[in-house]
Amino acid sequence: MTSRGAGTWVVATSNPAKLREIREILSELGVECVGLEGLPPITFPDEGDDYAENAARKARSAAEQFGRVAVADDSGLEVAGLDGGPGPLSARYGGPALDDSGRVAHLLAELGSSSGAARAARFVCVAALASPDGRVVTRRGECRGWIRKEPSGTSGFGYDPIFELESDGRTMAELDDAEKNRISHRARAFRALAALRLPSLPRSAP
Ligand code: ITT
Repeated sequence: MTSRGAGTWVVATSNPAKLREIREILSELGVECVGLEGLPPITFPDEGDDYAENAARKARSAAEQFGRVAVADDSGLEVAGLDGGPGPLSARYGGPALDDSGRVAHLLAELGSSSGAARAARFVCVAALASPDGRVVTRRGECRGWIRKEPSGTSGFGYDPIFELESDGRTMAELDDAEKNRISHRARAFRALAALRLPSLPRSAP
């Protein structure tokens, strides 16, 4: 049985923009997904600073609580001039009061006028797939680029308006949804997951 024969996957995320992207990426591959709406409320484990552990914990807790195959991702932006930060802490960068545009402004302020190699960056996504019996597997995807001095573009979410793609020269927020979902860190990670054969999932955590 391939992942395509595995029924509908539950996507364990509280981020609606992520859910939309994951749904579209997987639907191109013939894998159907549902979000958490309509399911009983789920308790997510606390997040640490390791993408794979965080992603595995989210997927595993959804798979256990719902008794269904579940996927999740943990992702972030890593910037050379911020010593690789904010990384797995990207969603909480600058404190809980900030929204996406507040976090973008905070990151630009932290980088200041630095230029060249200090603005090199990558988006990282680790996608996890868990089955109800506790098996979990993870796959990682990356996307390289630079941090712009000013935001540009309105698509996507999070740090997309300041992330200029190495391969393209536009910001991630200047791509339409289909373009982002062809090349993004999330697309790379979830395509690798969807290619797996479910019975071969390891029984131990990654
Ligand atoms: P869940 O844990 O509920 O899935 P979350 O948004 O808290 O939602 P993460 O902990 O994985 O998810 O944090 C990911 C953060 O990294 C996200 O909130 C953005 O700030 C940033 N990020 C990840 N992928 C991104 C993308 O494709 N475009 C822009 N920013 C992204």
